[in-house]
Amino acid sequence: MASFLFINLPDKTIVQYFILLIANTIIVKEILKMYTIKNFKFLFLLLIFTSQIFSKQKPNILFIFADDQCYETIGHLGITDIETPNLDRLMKSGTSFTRAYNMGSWSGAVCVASRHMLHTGRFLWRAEKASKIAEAERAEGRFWSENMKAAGYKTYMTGKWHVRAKAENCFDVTKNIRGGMPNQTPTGYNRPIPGEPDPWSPFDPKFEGFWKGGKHWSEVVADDALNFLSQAKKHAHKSPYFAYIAFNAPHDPRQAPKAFIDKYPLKRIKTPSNFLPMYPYKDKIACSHSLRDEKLGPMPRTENSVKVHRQEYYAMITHMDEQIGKILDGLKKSGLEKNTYIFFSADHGLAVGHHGLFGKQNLYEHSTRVPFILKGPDIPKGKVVSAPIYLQDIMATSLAIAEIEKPKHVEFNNILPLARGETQKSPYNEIYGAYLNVQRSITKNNIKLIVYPNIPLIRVFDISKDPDEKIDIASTSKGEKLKVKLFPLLLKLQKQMGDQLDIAKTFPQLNPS
Ligand SMILES: [Ca+2]
Repeated sequence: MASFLFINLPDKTIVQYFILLIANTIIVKEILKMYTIKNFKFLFLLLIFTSQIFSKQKPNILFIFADDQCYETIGHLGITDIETPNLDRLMKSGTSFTRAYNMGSWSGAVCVASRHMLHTGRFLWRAEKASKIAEAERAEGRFWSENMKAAGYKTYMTGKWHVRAKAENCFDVTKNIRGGMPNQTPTGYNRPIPGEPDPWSPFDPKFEGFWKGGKHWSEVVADDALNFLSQAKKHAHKSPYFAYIAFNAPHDPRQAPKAFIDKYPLKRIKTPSNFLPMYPYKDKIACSHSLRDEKLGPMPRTENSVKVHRQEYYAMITHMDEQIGKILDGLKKSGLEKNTYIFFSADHGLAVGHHGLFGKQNLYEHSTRVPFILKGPDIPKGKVVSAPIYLQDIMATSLAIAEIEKPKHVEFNNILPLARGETQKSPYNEIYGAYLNVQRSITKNNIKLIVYPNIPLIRVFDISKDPDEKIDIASTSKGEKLKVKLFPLLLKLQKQMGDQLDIAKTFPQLNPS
C-alpha cells in the first residue's frame, strides 16, 4: 500500500524515495495497530494527505511588468543616474539579460503588440492575426494564462492589461484591471514651452491620471499583489500560483509624489548624448510631432524640456521601484519565496529625448530594449547575460518552469539554459525589428541595420562601440559591406516572420535574387 504514495512523485531521487518508503511503511504500520480494517476509509484519506505533503509542488511564478521602461533605467547597471534600490537587489539576487528586445509593432500602440506577443506566444505578425481573434484563442487554450491554468496553477492578475481577450476570463482572480494608460489631460501635452510657466504638475491630483481614485495606481498594484500573495499562501497546499502584476508606470502621464520628483533636481539630469532638436526622418517613419507620444514635448526639442520629462520619468520609476520593494518583501514574509521564480521586465523602452524623439515608435535601442531580470531557486545570483533575447521569452520560459511541453503555436523560447549557464548561445541568430510598413531592422551580433523604405535609407550602427547609435556608418566602406551582408538576412527574417513588406524592390542593389 505504501507504494501507492509514490505514483505522483516523479521528481524524487532514489534516496528520497527510500526515505519516503520507510517513513510511509512506519506510518501504515502504526495506523494498522490503531485501527481495524473497518477504518479503511480514514486510512485512505490519511495516505492521500501524506502523499500531498511529500509530493513536489511546481514552482510559483511571479511576473512583474513595467510599461514603457527603457533598459537604461536600472541604477545598478550604471548607465543612468537613477535610484532603483529594489530592482538593484533583484538584479543582485538573480540573472539579468542586458539585451532583451521587443520586436516592434503593427500600430502606434506598441504596448498592444508587445502584450499580444507575450500572451499568445507568437512573433509579431502572427500575433497581430491572433490579436484579432484573441478571445477565441484564449477560449481554445492558446493563451499564456490558459496554459498555466491547465498545468494546475491558480492565476492572479492586476493592473495594465491592453489585450483584446477579457482579463476576467484569462485569470482566476483579477483586481483593478486597467486599460492602456490613465487619462492624460490636454495640459499634459506640448510642455514645457521655453520661457513660459509650466501649466502641468506631476504631483497635483487635479490632473487625475495615476492619481484618479485617490491612491497612486502603482501603489494600488502593490496592494493587490500583496493581497494575492496572502491568498496564494492559503491556497499553496492545493496549487502553485501564477501572478501577473502589471504596472501602468512609467507610461505617461508621468506622475509621482513630490518627494520622488525632489530626488531629481534638473541639475542632476543629463541630456542624452544623442540628443537632437529634431529627428531628421521623423515624418517619413511615422514619428511626426502629431503622434501622441511625440507631442508630449514641444518641437523643436530643447534640452530643458527633455530634462523635465526625464525628471518625471525617473521619479516615476523610483516610485514604482518602491512598490516593487513592497512586493518582494511581502513575498519573503509569505514563505513562498523559496519556490518562486520572479520575472521582471517591461513591454518596450522609450526615447524621452533620445534622437529628438519622445515615444517608442522607432527601432533604436532605447525604444526596443527593456530591463529583464529573472530570479529563482536555481538561477545564478548577480549574473549578467549579454546574449540577445526577446522579452516575450518570459512566456515560453515560464511554461518550461511549469513543466508544460511547449505548445506548437508558441514561437518564443525558454531562456533557462542561458540563465543557468548551460549555454552561452542565444536561441536567435538575429534580432528582428519592425514598425508599421515604414521601419525594419536586423541586429546581428553588435551590428544593426535600420531600414526606412519610404525615404529610402539604410542606417548602420555598431552598438558595441556606439551604444547610443550616434554614428551612422552606412556610407563607410565597412558600412557598405555590412549592408550587403545583412540585408539578405533581413529578407530571410521577414519571410520567417510572415512580414509582407517588400523592401527588396526598394533596395534592388542589395537584393541577392
Ligand atoms: Ca507600453
